[in-house]
Amino acid sequence: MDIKKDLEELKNRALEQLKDVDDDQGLEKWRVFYLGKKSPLNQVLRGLASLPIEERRLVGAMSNDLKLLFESNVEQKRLSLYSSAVTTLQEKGRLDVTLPGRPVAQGRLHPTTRIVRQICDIFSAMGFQVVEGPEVETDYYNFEALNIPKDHPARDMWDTFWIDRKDENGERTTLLRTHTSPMQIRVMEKTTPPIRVVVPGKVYRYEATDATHESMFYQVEGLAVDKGVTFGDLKGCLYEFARRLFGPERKARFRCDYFPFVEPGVEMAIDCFVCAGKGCRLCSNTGWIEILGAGMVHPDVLRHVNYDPDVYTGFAFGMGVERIPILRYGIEDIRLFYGNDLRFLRQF
Ligand code: YSA
Repeated sequence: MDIKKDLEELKNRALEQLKDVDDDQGLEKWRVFYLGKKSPLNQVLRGLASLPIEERRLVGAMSNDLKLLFESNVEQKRLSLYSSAVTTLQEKGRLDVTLPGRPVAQGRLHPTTRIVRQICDIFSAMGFQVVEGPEVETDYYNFEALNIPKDHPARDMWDTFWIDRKDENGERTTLLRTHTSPMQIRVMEKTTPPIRVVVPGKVYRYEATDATHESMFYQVEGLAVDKGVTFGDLKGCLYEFARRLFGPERKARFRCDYFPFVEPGVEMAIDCFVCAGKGCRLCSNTGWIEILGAGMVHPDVLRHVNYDPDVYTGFAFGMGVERIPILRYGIEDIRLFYGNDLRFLRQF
């Protein structure tokens, strides 16, 4: 059979040429010629379909064996070129294999990334989906749709970086999001309940920075909407989150708070893990540490996205991420997080 003979000749020719290869470039050329896309072996394989079935089987098997043989020969040749290069260098006194190797610099995750991942993992395990949204937002999503119209005094809660873009009435339209809550609207606009999402991301505030305030920091938002979602669900879900993040022995407390996009609104605090509620510097002698704002989604917010508040209810929450490692590790200044001082970052 001709092809069989051809393959035999190809093998002998290739292995004979490989013997003469004496450097890496030569080896690469040989590899591309005999194992590359346009190799004679590949041409044989491409022509297989036109052969009678019996011959096809035989030639196919032979070609595959030959390919494996070529591949193992390339590897052997690579090793032998490498070891003869090492020997040459050693003979010339230019290589000392007894010297210790250079240490490989090891990267690590930023402390914010770590805690964001932990938070998202806990909610994922509870059936929440993780989604992300834009940092450049419109007034509509950041405020209006969240029940905070232009003249609402609650806008003062969020000092805003505006982007110089105005509508036909000269009103500013675009901003850097001041919280992750606009994603509540974006998610509800696109989805029919049931909804369970968490939204991690950066937010921006036009404020003077100090030990507890940054102008850029992270939040994680949460939203659950369905028929029959109750305040009991909110409490159960957030209690479970606190236990998983801070440990089973932690207690949690809810107190009234005000956010225009929820009714009722609450803040959740956990008992101080340094003094276990007795009162210390960390918890400002209150025994409690506030970790998030939350509440039942306001009926007007549901109406904004064309949900009927008589059919659907939901809860939402939002937490400042840096606050958690600050408390956990006793970090004294939030500005350390984004100051890029490696002495700080390498501790985590
Ligand atoms: C409330 C209710 C909901 O149903 C959903 C979300 C929310 C939270 C709301 N969107 C919000 O932003 N509330 S907040 O202004 O009080 O900020 C939430 C958390 O962000 C704070 O508890 C704090 O931990 C953190 N934070 C606020 N300003 C900060 C800051 N962290 C660092 N630097 C700042 N300048």
